[in-house]
Amino acid sequence: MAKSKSVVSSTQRSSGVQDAQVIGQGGELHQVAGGTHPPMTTQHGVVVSDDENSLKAGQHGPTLLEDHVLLEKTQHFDHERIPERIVHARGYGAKGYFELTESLKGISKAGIFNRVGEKTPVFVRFSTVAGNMGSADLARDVRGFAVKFYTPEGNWDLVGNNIPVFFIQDAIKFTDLIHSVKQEPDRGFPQAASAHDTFWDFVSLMPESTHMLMWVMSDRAIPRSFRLMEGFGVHTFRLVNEEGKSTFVKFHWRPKLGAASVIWDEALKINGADPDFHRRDLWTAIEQGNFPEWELGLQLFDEDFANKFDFDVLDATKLIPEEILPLKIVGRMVLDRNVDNYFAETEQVAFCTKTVVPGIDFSNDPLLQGRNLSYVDTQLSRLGGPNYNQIPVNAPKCPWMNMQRDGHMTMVPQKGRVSYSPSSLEADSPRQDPQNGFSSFQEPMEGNKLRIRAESFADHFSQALMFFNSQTESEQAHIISAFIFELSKVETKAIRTRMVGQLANVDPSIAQRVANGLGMTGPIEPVATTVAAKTGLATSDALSMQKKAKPGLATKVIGCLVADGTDAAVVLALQTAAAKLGAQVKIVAPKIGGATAADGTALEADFQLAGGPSVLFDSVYVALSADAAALLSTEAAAVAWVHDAFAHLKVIGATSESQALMDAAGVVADEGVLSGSKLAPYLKAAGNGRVWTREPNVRTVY
Ligand code: HDE
Repeated sequence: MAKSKSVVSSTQRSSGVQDAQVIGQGGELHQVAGGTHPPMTTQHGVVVSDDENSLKAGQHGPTLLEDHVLLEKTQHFDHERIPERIVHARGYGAKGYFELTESLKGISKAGIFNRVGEKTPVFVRFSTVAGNMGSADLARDVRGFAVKFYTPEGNWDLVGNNIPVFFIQDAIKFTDLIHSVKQEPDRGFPQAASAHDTFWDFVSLMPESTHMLMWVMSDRAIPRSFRLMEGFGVHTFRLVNEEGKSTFVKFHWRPKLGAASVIWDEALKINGADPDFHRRDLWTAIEQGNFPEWELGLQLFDEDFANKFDFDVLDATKLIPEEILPLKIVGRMVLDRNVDNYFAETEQVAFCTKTVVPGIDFSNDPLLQGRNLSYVDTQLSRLGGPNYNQIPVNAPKCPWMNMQRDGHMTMVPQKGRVSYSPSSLEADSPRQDPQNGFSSFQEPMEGNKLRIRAESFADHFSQALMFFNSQTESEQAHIISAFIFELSKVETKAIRTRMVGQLANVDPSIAQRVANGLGMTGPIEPVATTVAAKTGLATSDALSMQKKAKPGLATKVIGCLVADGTDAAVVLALQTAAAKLGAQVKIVAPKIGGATAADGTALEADFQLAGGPSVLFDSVYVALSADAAALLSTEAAAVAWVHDAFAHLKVIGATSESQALMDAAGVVADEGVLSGSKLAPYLKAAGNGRVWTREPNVRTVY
């Protein structure tokens, strides 16, 4: 076989366009452009001479078993997958730091809460719960918000969610909850969806889930971005000071840019247009230097304060309204680095609620207590053994040493003869340290062993009603619509009826609105309950995303539709003005090669029309010439682009020449349609977010 002179050693690997390599017809490797690369090796460090051809007996002979390069490569590949997480399988991670801004001296002895200004490295993983690893990002679901703090006193994991309450009160019901929401076991579907019989069968029989149902039917369950989510530790934890005194604490993450969500029809379409919408958004923001940032807020209280409530602070289906107990902001978290390798870090990171440091302790929340077992247990099968904490993403960044030895995949050789205690043989073997070591809060305990739910856990409806009443009109309408959507997918009529009966326990008018949307006739029978909803609870503005929304265009994305004949000056002005406000403009054109502007300049495109639907953008601008607008009025993708933006309550800017397409898309003038206007009013309106008042004009509000 003739070898070309340009053949390079196959010990070199390609990286990027500049060093592209091409395989020739004879299996030889040609280097297209130059570059310096380290030699490729096997896992044993032996340099590979040929990574393109397996070892054969003669030109057409069988492949030889002694080809250890082929065998190693294939065997490694065969074992590339590990069991995905049972819940929260779909997730995305990033790195950054936590900086303490206010000391908690006297409240917690944890170093991370005492050294103001210190930056503690963190690893954060956001996730959905129900879907498998390859599911789409915009499922209606609670999002995981798990933070690993690598403190000098050891790791602390705050494994929270983006919703402050949970479905169940006792860990023993978690398996049932998850089995009900995951794919139904006989048929293996639906994927990443709660809209099916088994979920609604279970929750309609579990009145304690009602408060959480209000949250997951709200827009909180379809966030615009991981960056724009609040986070919550959910349970009541304890902080413990030097004297061993404990203070109850609830943890809150507050996004600096405010919280924001998409709307349901948009979520459905984003899942098709870009199933990786959330991970792409996080990755891109960090790559661009738009580092996501959250404040850490604490609700601190003592037993006396806790005892004043009718509900139990150990019940994870309840929250303490901020109006009653305001947040004390003690620090900020910034995510400023993407992972280097998705599998090594995001997939192998192992969080656990029991990973705490001195100064932070558990409460007796029966859900939290159950979690403390589950997380370690699941890592044993997921990561293959007891040494998963030696994987770099899980290992503490402070020294660690103990008497634990051996086991599957031991990576760190702990030195010495002594692997037991007490011992006398080595002067430097590790010893317990009662002064600085972790010691549990000395909570007095007594009582009989009982399988029991405390009576203080019995009110399932009051806070569900408080949450609903705290929402704006359009937020309430979205909750109603979500119940209607989900229950309309439930095939068993009795389940729909029972769920509506449960909602009647929250408020008959909520139940009636859902019943109307389901086309249910006849009186609604509330499901029997022992504790009725308290109707007099004060509402909490802090529970509404719309009431707290922060205006501004920072990190928002504007989609700009162009075509041949577009006025290039309009596009440039939009790009310049948007950039000044921290937003970016993505150009969408009928062809990915771009368009030729009226003055002959080339307009580069970021998206081809069919691949860049308006659901991917926060706001849109239609920058067409009259001819192009007329032409695109018969192009379904263009009509849908504008129509969807309108139906998704987005602010729409347009040149007056674009009117034909606006008409074809059924756009009706309102405060969010700025056709033919100057850019400044358009950008101001876009910064204010969605046009909620438009909703009744574009869909039925039940
Ligand atoms: Fe989890 N949960 N959970 N959970 N959870 C897991 O641990 C579990 C609960 C949460 O990004 C698993 O490593 C039980 C509440 C997050 O890796 C598993 C109970 C909250 C993540 C597990 C709960 C959470 C998990 C699966 C009820 C909000 C993803 C893989 C007693 C406060 C962490 C794993 C990541 C993951 C068990 C309830 C949050 C099976 C038994 C409440 C954010 O161990």
